[in-house]
Formats: sequence, C-alpha cells, structure tokens
Amino acid sequence: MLCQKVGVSLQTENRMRGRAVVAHRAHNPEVVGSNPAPATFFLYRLIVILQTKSSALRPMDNQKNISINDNSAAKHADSSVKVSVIENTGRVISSTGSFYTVKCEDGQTFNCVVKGKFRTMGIKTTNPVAVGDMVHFVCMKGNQYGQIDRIDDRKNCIIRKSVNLSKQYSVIASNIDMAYLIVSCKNPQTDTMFIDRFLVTANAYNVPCSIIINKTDIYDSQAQQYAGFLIDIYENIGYNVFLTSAVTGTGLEKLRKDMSGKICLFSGNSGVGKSSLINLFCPDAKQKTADISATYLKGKHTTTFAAMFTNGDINIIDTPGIKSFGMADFKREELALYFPEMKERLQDCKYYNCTHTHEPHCAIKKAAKTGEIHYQRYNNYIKLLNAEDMSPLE
Ligand SMILES: Nc1nc2c(ncn2[C@@H]2O[C@H](COP(=O)(O)OP(=O)(O)OP(=O)(O)O)[C@@H](O)[C@H]2O)c(=O)[nH]1
Ligand SMILES: [Mg+2]
Ligand SMILES: [Zn+2]
Repeated sequence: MLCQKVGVSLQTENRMRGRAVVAHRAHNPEVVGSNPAPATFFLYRLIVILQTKSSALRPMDNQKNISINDNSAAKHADSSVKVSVIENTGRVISSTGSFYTVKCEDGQTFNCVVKGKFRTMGIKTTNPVAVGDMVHFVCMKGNQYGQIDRIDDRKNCIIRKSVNLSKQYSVIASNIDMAYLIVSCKNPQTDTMFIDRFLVTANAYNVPCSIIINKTDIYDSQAQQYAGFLIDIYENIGYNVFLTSAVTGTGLEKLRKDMSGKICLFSGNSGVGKSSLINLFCPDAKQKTADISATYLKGKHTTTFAAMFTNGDINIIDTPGIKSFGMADFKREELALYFPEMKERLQDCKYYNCTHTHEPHCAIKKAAKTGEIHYQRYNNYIKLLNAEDMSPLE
C-alpha cells in the first residue's frame, strides 16, 4: 500500500516495512502540527536527495517520475527508488516554528518542513516562513507531507523583536489585509504604549490597522472612561475602533462586515479575547481559551502558535498573546513618519531633520501644545524615541 501511495519500489518497501506502519499513521490528518513519524523524515530526506542529485526537477510539468541509483542515495535506500514528486503552491495557515500547514487553492492541506538551507539564507528572523506566506513546496504523490523551498515576496508583514534575542526578529504573519489590535480596558487593561508600539510597527511594514476594544460587558465606569479615552485618541487620527463583547455579541456584526473578503490578523495582549472572538466568527476554529489569572488579572498565554481560520469570505489569523511589543528595525529619525498625525505636519517643521523634541519652530510640538496632537501620543513618541530597543539617532 505504501508502495502505491508514494511510488517506492517493493524491494525498498520491504526494507522500510518496520516503519511503514508509522508512516500510515502519519497520513492521518489529525496529526497536523505534530511531529511527523520517523518514516516521514526518511521520505523528506529522499526528497532532498532527489533535489540535490537531480537537476531533473525541471519546471516542466507538475508531476515527475525520478529514478535514482547512486552511492549517496544508497546511504538511505540501497536500491533503485522511483518516486513521484509533485511541485505545489499554497498559503501557510499554521506554524509551530518547525512545522507548517500549507493550504492549496483546492482546499487540500499539507504538513511541511522548510528545506534545511533555507534558514541560513541571510534571513535574520527566527522564523523564515510565517502564517500568510504563499509558498512553493515539493511533496510525493499521495502524501500529505511536503518540503517548502521558496516563498513568494510578501506584500507586508507584522514583525516583532524576539523577547530574548535582541538582534532577532520574528514575523508574526504576512500578507495581511487588516490587522486588528484587540485591546481591553479591564482584565487585562491594555496601555497606550503597547498600542502605539503595535501601530507604529504595522505602519512601518505597510499593514493597515484597526482597533477592537473587547470585553465591554465587564466594564465599570472607570473602564468605560478609559475606553472613551482610547476612542478619542485613535478615531481622531483615522483608525477604526470597534467595541465588542464575545460574551454578549455586541459589535460583532459590524466587525464581521469590516472583515468580509479580507485576510485579517488578530493580535494583542494575552487574555483580551482574541481566540474567543475567532471561535465566534469561525466556529470550526475551536481555539482553546482560558480564564485570566485571578491573581495577576492577565491572560495565561493560551494560544501558542499562529494559525489562520476561514469561514466563508472571512480569514482570521489567531496569534499568541504578546507581553510587550519590541520595535521593528527602523531608524529613530523615521519614527514620526509612522505617527500619521505627525507625518502630515512634518513639512511645517523648520528643520528637515527635526526630532520634535528641542528644536525651535517645530510644528509637531506646537500641535501637541494646542491639543491638535493628543498629548498621550506625543508623550509616547518621546518615550519611543528614547527607548532602548530603538536604533540610535544618526
Ligand atoms: N466577559 C468577557 N470575557 C471574555 C470576552 N472575550 C473573552 N473573554 C474571556 O477572557 C478569557 C481569555 O480569552 P481568550 O480568548 O483565551 O484570550 P486570548 O486573547 O486568546 O488569550 P491568549 O491566547 O493567551 O493570547 C477567557 O476566559 C474568555 O472567556 C468578553 O468579551 N467578555
Ligand atoms: Mg488565544
Ligand atoms: Zn519638529
């Protein structure tokens, strides 16, 4: 049976028989995201050999029969092997960091690994492949496992600095039509610095953003006041702000309309209700949710890897909760460009390299004084300008 599925010769199958059972278990779609069985790794290695040993993989037609019978292949399978290799493309819909689920246009999904060399191709991020990426991969006919060998150029992405590796960045997701930053005004309360760090980074990488203020059903007057404060700041500078409750359903219809036809990203602190909202929009998602900690009133980082869910014309990427959002790699001088209300006033500053801190005739400082630029945004700009994770002024 394995013979027919992957086109491996009978002689070879007999040698692999001990592993064949495991391979069949690995065919079970339930294992999406789990470690492939040893036999599967054997098959991956075969693909690598096939690729390196034969430039026979010419982009002619989709399916090829390749025969190998040489010394290096013999290390792995010492007989003539015939394998049908298929080249395929699809979108990465989940990532554990080592394994990726790729969905093709016809809806079929494949469990993929990344070709070894790929990680050392000068990509500084901790994860070369991210959810949302359009990738090319090879797999064997009838097999649900593949190996990614190329990523299409990204239209945009959300990048954040890794918590422990100061010089490394991780791509949260790519090719996003709208990133929704989910915040809460209570249990947990999201601060404006977190919001601004996210918005600035998204802006720097061309990702349009909206804000969702969730958990409105539990707001007391203080939390309601804070929600009003956030709406005042962010609607005034052009961001859409949605008020929702995953418990009562408030605001969900309006949000659903906004998400229609888009690839959406849900990001935010742990415990703000990202997965709970996704479960309502995409019931098949069945994402795990958990109560926030009673002691710290914060989330417990329930979602551990990014995954995209689809329901009709809505696609939402759920992501792990973020504690703090490290700034992406851009120069301090550029910072004001990513504050839309500052960007539109830059030409009125006297000095072209104005940092909007101490310089005379600064249009930004003036607007902050009159309240045209919200004081909280200006304060956050100053804090960010001096933040340790920003590159020094040139
Ligand atoms: N009252 C209330 N509780 C909510 C709402 N949305 C989510 N919750 C609860 O908040 C807790 C955290 O929700 P999750 O959906 O797990 O939060 P998350 O943002 O996905 O958290 P992480 O996966 O840790 O990043 C759960 O107990 C949910 O039931 C809401 O609108 N109102
Ligand atoms: Mg979650
Ligand atoms: Zn200025």
